[in-house]
Amino acid sequence: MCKAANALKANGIQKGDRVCFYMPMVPELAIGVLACARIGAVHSVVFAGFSANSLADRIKDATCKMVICSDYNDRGAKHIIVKDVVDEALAMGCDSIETVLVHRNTGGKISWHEGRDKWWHEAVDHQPAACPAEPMDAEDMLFILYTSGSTGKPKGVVHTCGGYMVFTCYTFQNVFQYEDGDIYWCTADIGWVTGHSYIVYGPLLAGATTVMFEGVPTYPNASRFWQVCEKLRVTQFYTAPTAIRALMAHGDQYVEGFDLSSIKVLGSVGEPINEEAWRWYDQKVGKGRAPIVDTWWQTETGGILISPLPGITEPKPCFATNPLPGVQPCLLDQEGREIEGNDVEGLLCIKFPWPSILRTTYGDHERCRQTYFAPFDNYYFTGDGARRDADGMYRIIGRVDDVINVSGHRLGTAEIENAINTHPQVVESAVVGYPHDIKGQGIYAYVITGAPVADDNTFRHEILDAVTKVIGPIAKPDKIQIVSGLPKTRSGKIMRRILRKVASGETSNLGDVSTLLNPEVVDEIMDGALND
Ligand code: 7RM
Repeated sequence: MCKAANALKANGIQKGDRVCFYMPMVPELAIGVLACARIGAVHSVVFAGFSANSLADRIKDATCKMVICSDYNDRGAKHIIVKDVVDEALAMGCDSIETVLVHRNTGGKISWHEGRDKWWHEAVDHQPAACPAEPMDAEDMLFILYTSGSTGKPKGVVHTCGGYMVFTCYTFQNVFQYEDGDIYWCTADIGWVTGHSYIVYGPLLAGATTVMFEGVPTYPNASRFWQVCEKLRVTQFYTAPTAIRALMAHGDQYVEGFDLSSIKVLGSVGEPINEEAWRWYDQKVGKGRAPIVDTWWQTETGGILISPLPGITEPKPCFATNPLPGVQPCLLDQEGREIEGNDVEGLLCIKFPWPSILRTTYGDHERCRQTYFAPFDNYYFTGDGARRDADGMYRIIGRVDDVINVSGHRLGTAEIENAINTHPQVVESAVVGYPHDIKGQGIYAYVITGAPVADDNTFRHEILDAVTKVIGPIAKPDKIQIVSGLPKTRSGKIMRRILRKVASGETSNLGDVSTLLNPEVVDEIMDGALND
């Protein structure tokens, strides 16, 4: 790591400079991120499933000086030329980039820009093995991580050195009850906040052994996770409900027969876990012996805020249960009044800051204020709705804004709409989430075209290609319904409530449609609904 830090310095990276990472789950990603922290450079990791377009937007927004990438990414059976995506992004006006450090992952031919591109091993291997840590203020920037919101453009969430490190370490130790000799494994990708906080920073600050896995849960088959758990004698296992549901759907034979007796704690994160998945995780993986910690938190919170503590909190399926010590959640009504008492539901807010609360959104402090602190005076607004049951325990219901959670990936419906609208035949579109058995939420797109499309199938494929190109394959709609109009209020606002209901298969009980400008379109939309 110190060699990598020296290599960054030798290539002109100084305290405060931004370095972008775009690579699969190889050790060099964690090493590179820590090398930045060592010299006070700010890392901005972009999930390698994002498109060249998304990568370029993020590089430009943070005016990064360097990109660190890999040559290729073997993901399951797929062979992705990562370096080509970087070249494509850099051709989109990323003028701030001076150097591209390329880590040789699989080997193989790649294109090369002399002067700009350098091999990681050539830059790093000969460096001195010591690099003094840069003195940092607790409030100096540690990293930027882009996350989707209700508007089109993802925000660069900023975390700082002191609070973030204190809180990820503290929450890691308490939520996972890590002990000497334990082997902790979080299956997330470092491209998301879970990987930052609970693969890299939290575990390593606590001196834990943390597993990094470069693969997918279903390759070569649906036993992959359990094979690894058995082989490494994993003691704490942390994954997302979407992975649990996908593996559950493959059948119990893939988990049965593995020795999972080393597992002491099971974690869940990223989206609400349904009861069936919770029970399967508890019984088939934990054999009823390993407490499940359903951890609620966000990119913006930096670390876990609401979670059971293993061995202390009485397990309750689907409940994130209680706030961690020092965290003060509350529920507000639409008018911003606090809802007191138990057995109630409302908008989840936090009353008092915690160490790893986001400090700003990069380059736009006002946007940070508007998004999180302006909705309700003196509260941090999470964007989630939650229920507090008779025992005072919290159950997260899900987003109340235009953010959807697809396979644990956070996406803004507006970003997907913008991507769809790049298709020349699209006049307008509206994207909503709908309940999906495996992904948690699926993506349902309503699309208005200028003229009737010649071939439905071709058109749908073109839409999928457009979304893949603008955002990445993770944002591809599951269903595309071509409509002649969208239900709008007299002020021209799309009534998403109706679109959500139709997408989720509800055809009666659409609520009041009398305020619509064009109520007739509702029948057409219902008739053409793509329900299984
Ligand atoms: C860690 C992460 C944040 C959003 C958040 C919620 C949802 C996360 C849970 C959950 C129910 C959970 N960061 N969410 N954890 N919903 N139960 N345990 O996922 O920024 O990518 O997403 O994810 O809606 O607002 S994130």
